[in-house]
Amino acid sequence: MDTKSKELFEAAKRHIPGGVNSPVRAYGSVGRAPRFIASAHGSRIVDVDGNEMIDYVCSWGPGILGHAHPQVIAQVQKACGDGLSFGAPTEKEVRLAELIAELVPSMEVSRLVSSGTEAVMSAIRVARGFTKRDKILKFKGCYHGHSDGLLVKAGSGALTTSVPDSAGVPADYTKNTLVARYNDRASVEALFESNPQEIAAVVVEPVAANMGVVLPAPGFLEFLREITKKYGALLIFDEVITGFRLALGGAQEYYHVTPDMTTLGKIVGGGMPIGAYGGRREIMEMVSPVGPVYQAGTLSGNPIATTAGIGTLEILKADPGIYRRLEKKAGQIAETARRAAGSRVWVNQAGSLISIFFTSEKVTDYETALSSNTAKYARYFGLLLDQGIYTAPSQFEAMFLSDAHTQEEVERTCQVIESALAEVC
Ligand code: KE4
Repeated sequence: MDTKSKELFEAAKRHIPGGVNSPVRAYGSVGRAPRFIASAHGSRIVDVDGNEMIDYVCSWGPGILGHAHPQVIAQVQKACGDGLSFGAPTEKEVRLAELIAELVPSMEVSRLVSSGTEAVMSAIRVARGFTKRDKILKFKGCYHGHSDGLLVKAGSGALTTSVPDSAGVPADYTKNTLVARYNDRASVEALFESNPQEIAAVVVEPVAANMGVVLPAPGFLEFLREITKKYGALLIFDEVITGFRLALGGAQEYYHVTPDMTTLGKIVGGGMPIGAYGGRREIMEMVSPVGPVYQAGTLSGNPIATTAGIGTLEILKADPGIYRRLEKKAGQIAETARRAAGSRVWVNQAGSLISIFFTSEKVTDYETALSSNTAKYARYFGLLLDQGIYTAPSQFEAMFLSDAHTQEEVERTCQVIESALAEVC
């Protein structure tokens, strides 16, 4: 029953584009009215009609501890009593920058912003300023937020709404964006050979999660590290999703490949609006007020958001066993899907990120991800939703787990997935 959600959706459409503040939330590709959420605690999310569901969206990643972790909530509530925003430096920003540098050593110096989009946009500007080059190389199907120069073959929402490039982006803004094929070394080599001294940076999701989850082929990240060094370009790991998720030190720890710059979002704010970008001092001292690259933000380093981020990272730091627990639970779900549907699905899992593609092809890039039968995914999504399993309303997103998901909930989820795949495949 979703009466109140439907009523709210109609009301929302009167004053909000598509009734949502981010496109994927509209359930556009799964043919259902979106559920409006009233609350969430731990692994559970409750919609406005009182339906309680097991949540595998986790706010698209921030919810790695589960929703409304009591310790973080208490810290945030206390911080609110001291004021919401000052527009001045605070001790918490120092603490969060220290934590980031400790957990992600390649981010010796970092700047806080308010979203992943802002983090990537700023990192690219710094890379251009540092190298004095204009071109950026990205990968088809990877999504790095909605800044103009990156909305070329974006993944995530743009993939789902089947609009590969966004309207409103002048051709001039994307002429410096080169697009290669994920996991295809030759496509990267060709672009570097034809633009030998012009590429400022390669920006990559070290595990792609916006065309669904697509893992780096063995050696691919190492290859990107070498070719960027060879041509004097910077390597930017967009770890907005993988940061603090694949490992405490993110994908760069998980795969032992160190980028020149990293962007963060989601978990770094513990669910509050924070993005961050950073790298070694010589690069980051390009940033105003030290250097000539301008970047600013009224709410950057906000005291409430930094409280949530610090609280979340300190819990993760104190309990690194969480990553083994997350990987085990995700592995159970992945194995269930493989066992239930055999070659009729392709399942990718990286740590606690999972995607079940409705294709018999091995999904290793944008093209093979697109081979998925999205009508089957929509039916699968609806069957899970009707059984109280809340997963991504798009084939081209990831399923996320949290430390709050219990073994019983994972087993129940596996049962529901098994019967849904039996019906759909
Ligand atoms: P935000 O501006 O949405 O905080 O972050 C942009 C971004 C940057 N880089 C990566 C790798 C990302 O995945 C994202 C945003 N992720 C999507 C989910 N795939 C956010 C969900 C949404 O757009 O509503």
